[in-house]
Order: sequence, then structure tokens, then C-alpha cells
Amino acid sequence: MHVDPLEKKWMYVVALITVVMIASMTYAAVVMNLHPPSNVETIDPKTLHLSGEFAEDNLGVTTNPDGSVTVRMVAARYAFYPQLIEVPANTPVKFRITTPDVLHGVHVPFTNMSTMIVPGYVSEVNTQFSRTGEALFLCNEYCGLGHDYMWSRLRVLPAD
Ligand SMILES: [Cu+2]
Repeated sequence: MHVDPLEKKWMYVVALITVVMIASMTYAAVVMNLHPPSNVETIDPKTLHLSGEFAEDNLGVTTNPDGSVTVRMVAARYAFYPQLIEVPANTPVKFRITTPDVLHGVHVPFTNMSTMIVPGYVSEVNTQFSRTGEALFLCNEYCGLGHDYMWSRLRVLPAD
């Protein structure tokens, strides 16, 4: 089979790009331990606000016996509840977020805190914030007409 030399060159370029991409993904997964959040835990979106972990009284920041922090939140059109989260810096933080209505997302700019929030599932993200100060907690999945106004605040306080 005849392959044009120019075409052959581009085949090598494409093969090289593919190898570089697969190598960088493998490096990120194995060496840097970067994985997409993958927590398969289901919840009934129709009743989550009535009782259990995501009832209104249980939302917010809880300090665990080992000093780490768990944050429980509900994302609903068009806000995150609670509206202000205060967490200590340099402390492991576990976010547990769910939604009673449609697909949402959450993203805190300049950090690795980012996940999708899918109805029927509990999204869980483990992270840690090193910089103190205030950041925005933004919805990054289009969820309806009020999506642009869907955000709350995250305040990172000095650890002591
Ligand atoms: Cu949204």
C-alpha cells in the first residue's frame, strides 16, 4: 500500500501526540494521585430535605473527632445551602453535596474543589485549603435561568 510521505509524517505526529497524552494522564493518575471524584452513593431526591443527613438542621460544617471537617450542603435552584461556609485552613475537608432538583456543579476558583452534583447521588470531595480568605462557591453546570446567580461564599480561616 502506498502512503504519501507527507501523510506518513502526520501519522507519526498524531501517534506522538497520542503517546504524550496517555503518558501525561498516566503520570497524573499514578504519580500525582489525581482522580476524578467518584462516589457512587444514592439518595432519594424527593425526601432528602425531610430527614436524615441532608435535613436543614444537619447542613453546614461539622468538626470530626480527628480534627478534620465535614461540610454538608444542598444545591438547589438557584442557591447553595448554607450560603456561607467557614472552614479552617490546612485541615482535611470533606464536602458532601446533593441536590433535590436538577444537575448542578460546584467550583471554587484557584482550588481543586470541583465536582458535578447529580440528582439521586451524593457527591463527595476530599480537599484542603492552604490559602486563607474568602472564595466563591460557583455553580458550573447550567441549571436554568437563575444559574448566573447561583453561588455562595467559602471562607477559609486560619487553622487556630
Ligand atoms: Cu447552575
